[in-house]
Amino acid sequence: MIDLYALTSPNVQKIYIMLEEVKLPYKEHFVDVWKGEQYDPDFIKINPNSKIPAIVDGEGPGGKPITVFESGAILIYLAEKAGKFMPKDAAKRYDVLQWLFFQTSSIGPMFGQFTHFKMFAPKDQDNSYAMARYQTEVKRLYEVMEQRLAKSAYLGGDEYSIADIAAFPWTRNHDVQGVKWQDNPNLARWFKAIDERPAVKAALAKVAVIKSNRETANDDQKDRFFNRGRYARA
Ligand SMILES: N[C@@H](CCC(=O)N[C@@H](CS)C(=O)NCC(=O)O)C(=O)O
Repeated sequence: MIDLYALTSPNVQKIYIMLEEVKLPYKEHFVDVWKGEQYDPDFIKINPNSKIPAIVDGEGPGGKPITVFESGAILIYLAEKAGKFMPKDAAKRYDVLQWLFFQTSSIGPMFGQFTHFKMFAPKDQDNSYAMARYQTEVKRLYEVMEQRLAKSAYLGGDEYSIADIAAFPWTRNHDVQGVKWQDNPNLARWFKAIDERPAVKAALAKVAVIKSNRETANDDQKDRFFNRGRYARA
């Protein structure tokens, strides 16, 4: 049995999708990051970086329990465990891995910063520089994906893989991110193909009913989440 430490965000959605795709049994444990639960000492033992997702697999390598954090590492772990969604051929595998790392090192952080400044930065400060920087970077990254998908059925190659599972949840808000599918026919085709997969539907249905403190977090809880105010490092 795999213990999944989760809530609702795109990085967590990736792991729900993967677990539903490979049909490994899992148990959810909600870590409400809007209440500061990522800083519970018991959770820090699982992820010293205090972030979700993380998994504990009771039947890891050699039959021993293993803990894995970082969504990219979790996707690779589950792909290797299930023997699915990562090619066996070395060249094809690196194609998948480079697009997986493109997601974890570019799409995730840049889209995340864009969302932060758009939705959560103090409204009484001038954020125009940050907004322009991250809007441009978000649009540039979508352009990279559109161009890749003009030449390739999926991000990682001819077949659906963990590279697509990683990127898909981050593109669900493309309208809010200022990107229209009508201007990006290859992204539109790719998104529809993934969105229609039964495992993806099952995963997103599970995520949709998870309750969190996101809408009700008080100012101190938001400061803690964003490491600002009394939580800022000098
Ligand atoms: N690079 C990490 C990012 C994980 C991450 O940022 N998780 C967010 C939710 S999407 C989180 O736990 N935030 C809590 C916090 O930053 O305190 C991954 O891909 O797993």
